[in-house]
Amino acid sequence: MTTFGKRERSLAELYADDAERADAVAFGRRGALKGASLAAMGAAVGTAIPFAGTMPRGLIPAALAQGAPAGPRMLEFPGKDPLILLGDRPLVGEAPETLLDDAVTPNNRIFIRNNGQIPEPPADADAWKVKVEGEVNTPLELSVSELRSRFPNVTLQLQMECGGNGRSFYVPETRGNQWGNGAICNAAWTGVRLKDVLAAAGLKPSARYTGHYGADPHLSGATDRAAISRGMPIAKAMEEHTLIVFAVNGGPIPHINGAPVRMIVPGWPGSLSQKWLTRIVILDKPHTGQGMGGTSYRIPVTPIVPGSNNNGATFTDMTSMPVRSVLTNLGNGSRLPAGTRQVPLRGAAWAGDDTVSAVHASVDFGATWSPMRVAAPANKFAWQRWEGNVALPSDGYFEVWYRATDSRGRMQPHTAPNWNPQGYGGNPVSRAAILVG
Ligand SMILES: Nc1nc2c(c(=O)[nH]1)N[C@H]1C(S)=C(S)[C@@H](COP(=O)(O)O)O[C@H]1N2
Ligand SMILES: [Mo]
Repeated sequence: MTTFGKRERSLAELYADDAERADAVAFGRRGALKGASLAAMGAAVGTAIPFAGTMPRGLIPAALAQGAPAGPRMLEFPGKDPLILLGDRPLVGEAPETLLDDAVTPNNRIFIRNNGQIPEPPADADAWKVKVEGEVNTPLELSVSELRSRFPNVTLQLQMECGGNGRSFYVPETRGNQWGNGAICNAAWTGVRLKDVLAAAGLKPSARYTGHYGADPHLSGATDRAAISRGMPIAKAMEEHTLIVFAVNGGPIPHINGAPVRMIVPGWPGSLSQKWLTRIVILDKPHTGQGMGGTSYRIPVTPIVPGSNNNGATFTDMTSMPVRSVLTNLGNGSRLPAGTRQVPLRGAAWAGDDTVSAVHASVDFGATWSPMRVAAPANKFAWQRWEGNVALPSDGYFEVWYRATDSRGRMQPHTAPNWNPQGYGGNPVSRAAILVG
């Protein structure tokens, strides 16, 4: 069967090279896997596909989606478990979903998203100063020890998620780091409420927006440009879960994650959570720093043609992040022993400013869905853990699809929605291939 052997290799390769063409070859005009196509697809994924009848065209099989058989490049960074390397200049790495299996994300599993260079660690962390100025009655300059001693200290589990999380799911591909679902962490952050600090400074009636600055140099080294400098409406700054933090998981913040002091603005794009924080400016109009305006952290109000050019002038700033889930006990491509019929699943789900009301899983390409048990969040803006199990009819190739629903009834959609040039808000149903036997 040399032709079959040839075809099997070519289909897997073709998916890596040109997924659309591969799909057309496999599914043909009728849109179902049959005969030689089914055999070729089975060979490409390595085994029989019991639910081939409901396998949709137009979706790259999860087993083939990561392209190179060697898998992604990993980042070995001191103090971190192996993260998936998305870029080294600036340094960007995401957590594989299986590293997100802890209810509270430990320091060694917090993802890394830098926009500029990594600043030098300070000689004396407690002496590091943060300025609060602009539309305030009393501009402040507070050291980390003053922040700690002058205001009530709070510890909260808070999600911190990059605005671009899920970007790799956009078709056509968008510019920027090609995140899977791993630009998320749910650590226990300790610090002070931004609103308490702003109350001490005294907001003027003209105080409507914030602008944030950090110590990291611009990637180019230019001293007149910020690596990133974003801001938000004053209402989000006054939200009682918006913090200035100086500790995580009971100890110092890892330097790469913004020590000695950073912001945590939970539920909104992570870019607001300024690391190596030096200054918060209160403004009477929206901030115009690096990462504001145009297509940066902005999404279309009315959908645009996928792949089209758009300067973002009519877009709106991203606020609450959309509902998303991760599967943390089984990685994509896991092999399970022959005869496995019950598969326990567990993971986490979150929904920006909202909560998660349900998580469902499917092993038959979405034809039927089983409800999972979803725990309450530890506090507002903490992610929610979920668990359950799914039943398999036989050995073979399956895809576990998992999908969360938020408290407003919105589900993860089947494809990344509302295409935009920089790929924000891509939260399609998540998928992990498993091979049984
Ligand atoms: N000073 C500074 N703050 C920053 C960034 C940065 O590059 N510099 N990146 C932002 C972005 S885009 C994200 S998603 C989060 C990532 O935080 P982490 O690296 O601790 O995971 O930090 C935000 N704060
Ligand atoms: Mo980000």
